[in-house]
Amino acid sequence: MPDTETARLWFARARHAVVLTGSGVSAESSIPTFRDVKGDAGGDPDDDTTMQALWAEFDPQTLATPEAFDADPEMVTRWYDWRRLKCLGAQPNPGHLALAELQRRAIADGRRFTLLTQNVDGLHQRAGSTGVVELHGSIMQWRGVRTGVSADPPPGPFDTYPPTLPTGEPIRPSVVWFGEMLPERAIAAAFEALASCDLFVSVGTSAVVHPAAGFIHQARDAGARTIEINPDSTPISNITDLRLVGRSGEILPRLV
Ligand code: BV8
Repeated sequence: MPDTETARLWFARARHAVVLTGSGVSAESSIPTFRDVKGDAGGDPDDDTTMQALWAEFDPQTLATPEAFDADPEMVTRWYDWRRLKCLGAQPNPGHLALAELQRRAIADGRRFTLLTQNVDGLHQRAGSTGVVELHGSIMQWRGVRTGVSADPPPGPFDTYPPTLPTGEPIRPSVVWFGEMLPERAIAAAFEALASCDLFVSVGTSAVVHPAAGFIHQARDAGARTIEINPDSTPISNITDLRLVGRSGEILPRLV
C-alpha cells in the first residue's frame, strides 16, 4: 500500500492524533524558514531588501534572543515587524487547510486532534485550525518589556523602533526567544497531548530546536505511531514509523 494511503488510514483511525509543525509548513505561503534561508528569504521582489539581507545575513538563532534585543532593540524590533507584516500579507496554503480539515473530521468522529506549532505566524488559525498550541508564542502579540502589558500592533508598520506603550515603555514581540522558557500553558498542553496520543506527525520541522525536538520520544513512549512529512531528512527521520518525503502543501491534502 502506498505510504500516503497508510498515513491516510492512520489519521482516520487515530483516537488522538498530535501534529507538530515547523516553519516548513509555512514555506509554501512564502514565509522564509529558519534554516534554509541562506540566499533565499522566500521574499517577493517588492520586499524591503535590507530586511531580506538582515534575514539572509544573520542566523535567526542570533537574532531571536534576549541578548540581541538588549544589544539593539531597534534592529530586532524592525526585523520582527517586517516578519509580522509578511505573515499578515501571507495566505494559508493547502497544507494549513488540510490540517484544519483533518481536525474537523476527527472532531466530527468524536476523536481528539491536537495541533502543536513552533510557528508564530498565525496561519494555522487563519486556515481554520482550533485550539492551536503556539509553543513559541505569536508574532502578532507584543508586550511591554518590563511590565508585560500587552500591546495590539497596528495593521501597518510601527511608527518607531523599538515601538513603545503609551507610557513610553518599549515593547517586544511575545515570541519565545532562544534561552527563554516556553509558555507554561503551552508546555502543559503539549505534554498532556503527547502522553495520550496514538499518532504523532512531525511536519516541516528540522527537529533541532528543543523541547519540541524531543516530542517524538514522548509520543513513542505513549505507544504512538509516528510519521514525518518533510522534503529533507532530519535527526528524527530514521526513528519515525513512516516518512513521507515531499512538501507539506502537496502531501497533506492527499491525506484528507
Ligand atoms: C528552552 C520563536 C529552557 C522566535 C523560536 C536541549 C538540547 C539542546 C539545546 C537545548 C535544549 N534545551 C534548550 C536548548 C536551547 C535551545 C535549542 O533548542 N537550541 C537548539 C537550536 C540547539 N532551546 C531553547 O532555547 C528553548 N527554550 O528550552 O528553555 C532552557 C533554556 C536554556 C537552556 C536550557 C533550557 C526555546 C526555543 C524556541 C526558540 N524560538 N522561534 C521567532 O520565531 O523568531 S525557534 C524557531 O526555530 C522557530 O520557532 C522555528 O519554528 C523553530 C524550529 O525551526 P523549524 O520550524 O524546524 O524551521 P527550520 O527552518 O529549522 O526547518 C524547516 C524544515 O522544514 C526543514 O526541515 C525543511 O526541510 C522543511 N521544509 C522546507 N520546505 C518545506 C518543508 N517541509 C514541508 N514542506 C515544505 N514545503
